[in-house]
Amino acid sequence: MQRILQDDASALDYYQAYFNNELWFSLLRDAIPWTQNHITVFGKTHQEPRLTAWFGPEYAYSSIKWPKRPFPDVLLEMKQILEQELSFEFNAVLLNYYRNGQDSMGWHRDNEHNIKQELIASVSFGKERPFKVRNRKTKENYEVLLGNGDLLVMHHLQEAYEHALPKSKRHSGERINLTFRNITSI
Ligand SMILES: O=C(O)CCC(=O)C(=O)O
Repeated sequence: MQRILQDDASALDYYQAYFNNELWFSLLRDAIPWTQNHITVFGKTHQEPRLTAWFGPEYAYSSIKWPKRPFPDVLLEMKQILEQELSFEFNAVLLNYYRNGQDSMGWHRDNEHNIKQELIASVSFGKERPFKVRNRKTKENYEVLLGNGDLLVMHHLQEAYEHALPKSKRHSGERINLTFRNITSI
């Protein structure tokens, strides 16, 4: 494990190739019911530049509402492995499927009040893609190249930092990311 950043309140840990099974990417791509949501920002509605899926309690953020949906077997095993490793319980996961380098996620925080901030675990499969983190005040920034099976653990990161997965010409391969969270129902 490598600690990428640490300050008084926050930490970011990186575990390279934590899940070393090559099959996860195609398994998830083919088994998950992906959808492309519409999102409304400043009164304008557009399609999100990626496909997504949600498992967990009913949940809402921005203009998106996810109904309650139980974890499929394929994700229960991964959840249990992470819970043991991190001594933390998860009850929800958001999946993002980036079909190419034009699919992306803008700067944001996973800071909805009902997400427990102690720990959010992010797992990546498929092709490598740079993940960016920056301090909201100092603008100090960090880049982690996330590859197949890598695990990133965010501890109390959302208050002072924001993160993004920018578009990339160089890293244009397919990629799936899962963020496991513990949320209280809305
Ligand atoms: O795809 C990634 O690595 C980022 C995902 C992310 O930022 C999120 O789900 O909040």
